[in-house]
Amino acid sequence: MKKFFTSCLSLLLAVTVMVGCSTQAPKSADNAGSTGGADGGKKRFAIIFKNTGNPYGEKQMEGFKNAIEELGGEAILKAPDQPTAEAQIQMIEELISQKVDAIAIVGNDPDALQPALKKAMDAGIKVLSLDSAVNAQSRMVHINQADPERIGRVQIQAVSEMIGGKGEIAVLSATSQATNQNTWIEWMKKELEDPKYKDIKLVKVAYGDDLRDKSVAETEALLKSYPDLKGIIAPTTVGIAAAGKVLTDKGLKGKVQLTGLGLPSEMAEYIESGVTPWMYLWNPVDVGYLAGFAADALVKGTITGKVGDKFKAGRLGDKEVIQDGDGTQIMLGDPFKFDSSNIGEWKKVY
Ligand code: RAM
Repeated sequence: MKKFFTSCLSLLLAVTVMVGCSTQAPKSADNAGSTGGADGGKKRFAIIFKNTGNPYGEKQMEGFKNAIEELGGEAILKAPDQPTAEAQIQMIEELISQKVDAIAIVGNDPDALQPALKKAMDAGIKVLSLDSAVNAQSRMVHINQADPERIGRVQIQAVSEMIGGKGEIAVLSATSQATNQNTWIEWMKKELEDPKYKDIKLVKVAYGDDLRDKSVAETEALLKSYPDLKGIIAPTTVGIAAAGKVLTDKGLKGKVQLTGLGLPSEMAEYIESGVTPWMYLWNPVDVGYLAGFAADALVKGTITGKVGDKFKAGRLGDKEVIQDGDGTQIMLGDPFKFDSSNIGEWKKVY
């Protein structure tokens, strides 16, 4: 935790400098500043996020770009309009034709991208996932933001405390295929099996698809279908911000508690107002930055993605590849808790 905090503080400085230089994260589907061709022999590293219009994704891509530029490479930042596997497959095919050196993917589906990503690896392109994993056969390594078990369990512990251990709760997730949210929800369900939560009932998992309007509509539908709802967990930065707005507009502060995973910059007003007593996240810039350094290490051959591989990840220091089910991963750190005591500082950082 201390290490995470220190790295975040150093980021405050870095972000201040970047904002001063008016670094802009991409807003459209394909505006990475890529020339689509080799730039003076520079290695080309692509990142594909879930979809456009998500400030969290923009921060992650910004971190990736920072790492690649620090390493002297060229970053290609991409995200489809809609969070679908099909749209990502098309982008992977394009990147294979462009003969990029590496593809870092935030998967919209754990399995559907496998043929395209295998084709990329067969063509000599180094493939890794970050944030939302693709299956072990589709990647060389995964960059994990934090331990999924801890992320999942802590959400239930939080909402239980907020509602006094009793009542109906619902989850407002991203897409139904998102590996990261689905893994966290599995851990939430495991945590709920503890008899101490016997008076809490999970009534529904709704999907806002990481689209603002759909997340608003799904929150409204939850409130309508479950008039006794006591708490909402939104393990998505898009979902939690949308739910925060709905609960605020409907004057439901204190009646329906909201927690989950949110961007401090977007959630500060709801934490300050008490709609969300507290929530969690990690540093999305760091997730992207770590993926950039891991991609470079794969391209240079410093690592191959096997357990025990070690490399230096710039300002994040030494990192090691560890086991992750039948695949491997590199872990960033711990989830961090944001509440009224620290949100004022963090909202300026990311
Ligand atoms: C959304 C995305 C992302 C997830 C965060 C918490 O921005 O779904 O993948 O990691 O929420």
